[in-house]
Amino acid sequence: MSWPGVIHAYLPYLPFAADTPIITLNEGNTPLIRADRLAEAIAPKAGLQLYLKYEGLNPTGSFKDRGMTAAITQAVAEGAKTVICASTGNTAASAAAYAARAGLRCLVLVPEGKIALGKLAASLAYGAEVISIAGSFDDGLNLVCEIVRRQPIALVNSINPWRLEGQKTAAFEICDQLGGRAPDWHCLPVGNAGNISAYWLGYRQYGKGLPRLLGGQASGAAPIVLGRVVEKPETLATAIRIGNPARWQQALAALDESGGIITAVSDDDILQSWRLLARLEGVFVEPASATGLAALKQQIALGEIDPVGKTAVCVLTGHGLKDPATAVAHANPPHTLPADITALEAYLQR
Ligand code: AN7
Repeated sequence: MSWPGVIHAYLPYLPFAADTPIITLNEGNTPLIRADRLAEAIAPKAGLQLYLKYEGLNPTGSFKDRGMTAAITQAVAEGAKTVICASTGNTAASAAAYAARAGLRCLVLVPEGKIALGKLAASLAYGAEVISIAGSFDDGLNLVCEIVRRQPIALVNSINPWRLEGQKTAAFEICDQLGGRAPDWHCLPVGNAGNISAYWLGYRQYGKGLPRLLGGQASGAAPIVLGRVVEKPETLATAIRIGNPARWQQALAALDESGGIITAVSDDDILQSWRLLARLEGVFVEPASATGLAALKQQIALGEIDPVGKTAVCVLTGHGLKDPATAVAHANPPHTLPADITALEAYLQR
């Protein structure tokens, strides 16, 4: 049977009536990939069972689709004709796709010059009205919160509780894919802190055990680690270039209840983990998505996490093709050769 999308798959765990018309792109059911070479690289001979939850394989290339199927379904059920969000890019692309499928008008506010090409391209292709603001994601979020107080428009940022309802299904999937248990450590990037909050809801509700949460923030955009708003967040991981997360308090509660850790990693750490994912495991992600792995690697190296015999899941939140420019900028350039066999053979024997 084909996969029906996360709402149909987990309907008994979600607050939708059975007859609600569901707007879905059959999101979810993403692979949990065993990563033995990577485990050996970050924790040699520790018997660490490392898994990658490859959320970049969702329909619009990021984990946002899980929450968006729920938010757009609910918006339609409530009679909305227009939806809006602020976004560093992935929420925008996802909202645009699901709004297109539902026949809704969609406005997305993005920070000018700080949205990766694949996200902009997709948002435009799906027909969203892309509004590029001379400000940050945080400025955009303030604006959309204000406009929905004035106008009959549905907000689909993760302050919308339906987003978390959809996103928590990823925790259910991980437990199912691990054979009915939660991992010891659950590692992920933290931006607006919707995803970490959603995972914690999911693990608690599913009743298959609770992991400890490990959140990674980019060191130039680490408000939760620092305990204060970052006015001018900066990181090459533009997805998580966020200085004042909406789900801050909920994330702190989840970290506390799970006995978790939130830590900052540098852009270099993020790039290094991003490279390891691609080169050791063949998994290409956007830079922000490597932040959970960078955090795990850091905490193992510091002795804060004992990897021996443990199971860890790193959530890879977005596909590598989201941000081709950063990928090319941080790789060796291609070799150029004449189209000639002698040159090719000489190159091989170099
Ligand atoms: C690839 O799209 O905030 O902590 O506006 O795109 O739930 O915010 C994106 C966030 C991690 C952080 N990885 O998740 C947006 C946006 C990727 C992301 C995060 C985002 P949250």
